[in-house]
Formats: sequence, C-alpha cells, structure tokens
Amino acid sequence: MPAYDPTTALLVIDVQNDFADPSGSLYVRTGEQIVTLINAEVARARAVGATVVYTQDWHPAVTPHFQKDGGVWPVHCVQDTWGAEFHPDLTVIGPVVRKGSNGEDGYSGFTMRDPVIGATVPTGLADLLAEAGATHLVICGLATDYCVKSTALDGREGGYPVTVLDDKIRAVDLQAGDGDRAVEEMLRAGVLLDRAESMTGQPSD
Ligand code: VGL
Ligand code: ZN
Repeated sequence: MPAYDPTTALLVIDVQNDFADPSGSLYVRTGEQIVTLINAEVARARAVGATVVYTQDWHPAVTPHFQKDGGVWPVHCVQDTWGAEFHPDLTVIGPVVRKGSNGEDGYSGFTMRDPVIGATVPTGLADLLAEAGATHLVICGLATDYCVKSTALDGREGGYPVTVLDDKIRAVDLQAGDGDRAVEEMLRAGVLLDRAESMTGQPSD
C-alpha cells in the first residue's frame, strides 16, 4: 500500500451511482466492489494528514458528451440527480471537484474542454492541490480507461509522482482490453501501480 504523508493527495475519481451502482446508466462492471476498499484507503490517508479529494462527473442535461447530443455516452451523472450522487456507502470527507458543469467535455479531473470555444479549462483541482501542499498523487475510482487514466496522465504532465491503486479501479471496457491498455499507457507515462500487496489472495488478472 502507498506510504501516505501530509504531502500526498488521494484522488477518489467519480465513485457515483451511475458508474458504481448496478442500476446506474453507465454502470462499470463490479464498480460497487471498490467502495469499501476505497473507504479503507481514505481512512489510511486521513490518519496521517494526507489530503483526500473527490471528483464528480457533473453534466447538464444537454451536453456534447452525450450520444443524444452528438457525443458517445448514454446520459449519465446529470447534475443534482441520483446518478450523479456519490455511492451511498462512500466515505466523503474532503473537497469535491465537479467536472463538466457547464457542458464541458473530457475525462480528466484536472481539465475540461469548453464545448463552444474548444479551449481547455482547469477544473480547480490543480489549485486545490497546491493550496493543500500536495506534491504526490494516489489515484483510485472509476473508470480506469477514462477518468482515472486521463487524471493520472494529466498528473504526470503536471510533474506529480502518481500511484494508481490497481485493485481499487474498474474499467468500462467498451472494447475488450481497454482497461488493460489504459494501465499500460499509464505505466509508459511513469505512473506507478500499487498491486495491493497487502491482499492475501492472488491477483485476479
Ligand atoms: C467517465 C465516461 C464518461 C469516467 C465519465 O468517469 O470515467 N467515463 N464520463
Ligand atoms: Zn461523463
């Protein structure tokens, strides 16, 4: 397990009903299984004064992110709906960064793409981390092949050492193997994988 200290930020990515509940509109298979594991990680981080930050996919009802409006996704995580709420079992004790609020597209917790001008705009996460004095990132949540990957890669570009918690992420896998390819891409970018050596069983993959 990663060594937390006050300069570490644990980023909990999009553990929301539409992704983590089997009846969610963009359910990520077995997503509900990571909630308890993440809670334990949050407790470990908090115990030593690390920062814990949560992200939420937070779309308006109409956005080019959705298939019906020209994008690729079913309607999900619409602001102030059940699907956008955190999974009810998730321990939320820290600041929340919402992305997509004004119809922006993209997956990273750090940046979004403005749908009108096409420019990349910050979400506020980088400022929040700087203010908290966080210089190392540990990332878990949903989904491996989209928001986890983009956030990890942006973190590396921003100069942070990044560790991704391999047993506390799950992939959409629109195409079989997307999750595995996302992990390979993160590794190539210098992301460290935490293989949960504290677990007693053999890894399932
Ligand atoms: C995500 C697809 C669409 C994610 C968000 O949180 O990984 N994936 N919107
Ligand atoms: Zn989305």
